[in-house]
Amino acid sequence: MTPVITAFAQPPDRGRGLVRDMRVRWALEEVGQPYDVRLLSFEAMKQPGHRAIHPFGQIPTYEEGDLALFESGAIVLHIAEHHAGLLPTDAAARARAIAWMFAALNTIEPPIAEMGMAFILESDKPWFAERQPMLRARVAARLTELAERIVDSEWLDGAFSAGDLLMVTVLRRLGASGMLACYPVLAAYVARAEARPAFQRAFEAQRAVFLEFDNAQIDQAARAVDD
Ligand code: GTB
Repeated sequence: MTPVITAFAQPPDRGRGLVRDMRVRWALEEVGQPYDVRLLSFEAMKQPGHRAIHPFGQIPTYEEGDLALFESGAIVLHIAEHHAGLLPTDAAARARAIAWMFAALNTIEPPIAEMGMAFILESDKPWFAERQPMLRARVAARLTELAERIVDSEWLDGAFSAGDLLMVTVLRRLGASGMLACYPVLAAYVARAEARPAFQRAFEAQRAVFLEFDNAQIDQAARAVDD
């Protein structure tokens, strides 16, 4: 059965692969599982039909037969548990890879997300500049620790795993801040992951959604000029 995931019909990141459907697409590509995508407008995401699958009216979701899941981490874990390639078979190594999945989402992502939200929501507020050093220091502390951990390794713990997949999607959110460049070990780690064919297929698939939306907008603007 082909799973169906949801994504934004109008990607707010302009196809940069920063929206969380990217994690799910990448996981599906890594394990070689074809999938379909249902594109949703912001309005449709808040309707009862979608909220029946996602209580918070967000994307991504994942449907496979009778199973409907929300939360990108839970979806990636489900994919990793039901296909070979994203979790080690050895029980202890598997548990450690799952620990890295939680570390990406619970330890590394929160300070990065807080810094990003401050930029989006507070950059015109009088306290914005004052908060910046504190927000950046909290991110920097985690990045320093993470870089120390992987300085001599290709991936977080042995072979590439769902832990790396989630960690890299979290670190990619730093793009606009310029902070990743201050940590060559982490920049190289992200670049290694981005070079994976599965990442590239997922990236192109989500970018195609943006390009189609962008072209439709250009056509609409051209028609408006003609009228
Ligand atoms: N914890 C949930 C998960 O991991 O699945 C969080 C899901 C979530 O935040 N979804 C966002 C959403 O649906 C899209 S990814 N937002 C709409 C809403 O809440 O109404 C967050 C996101 C949005 C935009 C960018 N961007 O423009 O770069 C990046 C990431």
